[in-house]
Amino acid sequence: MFAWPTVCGDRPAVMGIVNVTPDSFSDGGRFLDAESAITHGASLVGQGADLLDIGGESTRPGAAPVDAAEELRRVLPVVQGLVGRGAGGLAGGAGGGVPLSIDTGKASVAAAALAAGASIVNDVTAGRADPDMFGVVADAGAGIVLMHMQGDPRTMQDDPRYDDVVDDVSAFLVERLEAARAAGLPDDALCADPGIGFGKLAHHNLALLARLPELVARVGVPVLVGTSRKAFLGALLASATGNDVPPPAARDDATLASAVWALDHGASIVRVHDVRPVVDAARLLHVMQGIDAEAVA
Ligand code: PMM
Repeated sequence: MFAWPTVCGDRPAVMGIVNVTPDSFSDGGRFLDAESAITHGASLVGQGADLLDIGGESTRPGAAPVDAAEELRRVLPVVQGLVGRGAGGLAGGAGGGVPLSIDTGKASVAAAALAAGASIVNDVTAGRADPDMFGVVADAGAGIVLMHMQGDPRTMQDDPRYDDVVDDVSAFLVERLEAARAAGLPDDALCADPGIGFGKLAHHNLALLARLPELVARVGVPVLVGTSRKAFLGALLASATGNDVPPPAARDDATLASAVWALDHGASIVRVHDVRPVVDAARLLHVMQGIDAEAVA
């Protein structure tokens, strides 16, 4: 049985991203064949990733949906290959490897990946795209990430609006967590995510980060934050420096800063492309947070 506290209960966890897509905004096409995706995933584990997230459908703004057969063709060999290399064991369990997460909103894709050895479903639709999703996750004894998104990837950046973004996103997550519990998922299986960049303008993303402790307190389960290489970081850098907007691959330093911010403001897990610096920073942060300032003065 998967339990988030075994992954992120003692110290912050870093989730490494393995996108097996031709069109993800940050790394699309780089790891499209299974062998390079497996090698990349294994390298992220070597860099200290606590878990890996494998995705076969891009959720970039404007992305076209992919059918389940194509998504499975992309991700299943990667899950199988990583399990073959020792990943996929439940954290602390017999397998010993890092848990594998499957980034999908489709219950059939989730079921196949879980059967192949994944132990988490990262559902950016929070169980809304497929009515069978919660049942599949509950039956497998797996974990789930429930993410907030306003609209869908094709249209989400057109004109997102909120009364109070932190309040609205928190209320949505609380409602989806309740729906998951009602479908039989235990608390230890649940993780929530504000969905940075999903139907949000730059100031919405910044408000969610600035007021993260409020959201963390409201949802009452571990919170995952994904800022890695996202557009608002590029826009922020451009306005702060007066330079052009840096391309996604040149946003890793800003990603690191935002990941440290998120972890220091209550996030339990950060989802990133460039794993090693974030692992080092997360470990240092954890040490710093444990220091009694009076005792070392
Ligand atoms: N971001 C992306 C994809 N999946 N899942 C969660 N839970 N949270 C995120 O912020 C998130 C996600 C988009 O980034 P990518 O295309 O670089 O993977």
